Amino acid sequence: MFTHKPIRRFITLGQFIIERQSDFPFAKGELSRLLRDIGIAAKLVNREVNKAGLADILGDMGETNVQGEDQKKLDVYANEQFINALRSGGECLAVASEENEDLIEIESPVSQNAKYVVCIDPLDGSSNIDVNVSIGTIFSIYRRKSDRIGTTTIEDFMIKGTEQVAAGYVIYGSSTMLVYTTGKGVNGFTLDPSIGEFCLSHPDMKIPEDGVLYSINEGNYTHFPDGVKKYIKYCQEDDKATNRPYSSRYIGSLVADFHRNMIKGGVYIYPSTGKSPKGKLRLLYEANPLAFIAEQAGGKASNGFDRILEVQPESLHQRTPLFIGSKNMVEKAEELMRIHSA
Ligand code: P6P
Repeated sequence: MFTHKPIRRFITLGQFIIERQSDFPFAKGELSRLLRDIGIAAKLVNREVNKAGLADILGDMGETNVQGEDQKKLDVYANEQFINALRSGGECLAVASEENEDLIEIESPVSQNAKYVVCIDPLDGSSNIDVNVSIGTIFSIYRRKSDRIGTTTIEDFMIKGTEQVAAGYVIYGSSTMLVYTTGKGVNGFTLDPSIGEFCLSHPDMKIPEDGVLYSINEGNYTHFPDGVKKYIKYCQEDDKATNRPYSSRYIGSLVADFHRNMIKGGVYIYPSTGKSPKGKLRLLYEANPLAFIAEQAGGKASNGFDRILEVQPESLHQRTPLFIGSKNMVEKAEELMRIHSA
């Protein structure tokens, strides 16, 4: 008797997006196409990231971006690729990018009736490019609020993170992965270079509620809030019952630290510091998208006191403290922040 062994069928990102379109009965495919456009740009950026050490693309651009940070050529390249992909896809009306002071209106005829706006950090952790450490892209998608055809206003972006329709990140590491959510769980796709497709590799990702890794730049210890200092000491105490002391793991690349904690469990904290009294990370295109993903995976994200997704944005490049990762670890840090906040 011949028994048919089903061929292990991989699912590409494009197939997955189309299959899941039924999650949005009223959607006519625009969001699916927008996610497809982002996937295309990610593949182009990945190609350049993988040869950064070879091409003359490495090294400072000699200019600085709106954050006052050295702008490396790959930052500029990545920003251009994502904006071009969004422009040619026709589903995005405007973009808020870490690399641009002001909003970027997509002035193409096909985008005039676009339903969505995108917030993006095209290449986060780029200071790690020339030391070959994993870097990433972070994006967040909102339905536009303004009803005027063809024009956008800052109000389209001053929306709480709870209203995101999709969010994701790309990690350019030992393998390149795209992880995203549309509010129905989190799924991870690994780029298969042999076919040039992102393939489903991490279905229905969940962050373990507990972990034994804490990620924080302890070089800023003297300037940390007392609650953070107490949490660090808590992590370092001997207590076998709660698997402490934890291990400290800090890559200095948000997407890499966050992704590791997504897989293994752990907490990433970038609190207020002397140099960054409001925190260093950006609400719109770093904290909000990762918070949406974290919550969808059963984790938590706050500014130490309040849920990140409930913070009302007031400016494009607004900074926020960020406590994100395993639910029970974030809650312990929040408890100490409440007890020891002035
Ligand atoms: P620090 C990179 O510049 C970044 O925005 C994140 O990717 C990273 O987690 C953080 O800053 C590192 O900052 O002050 O610890 O070097």
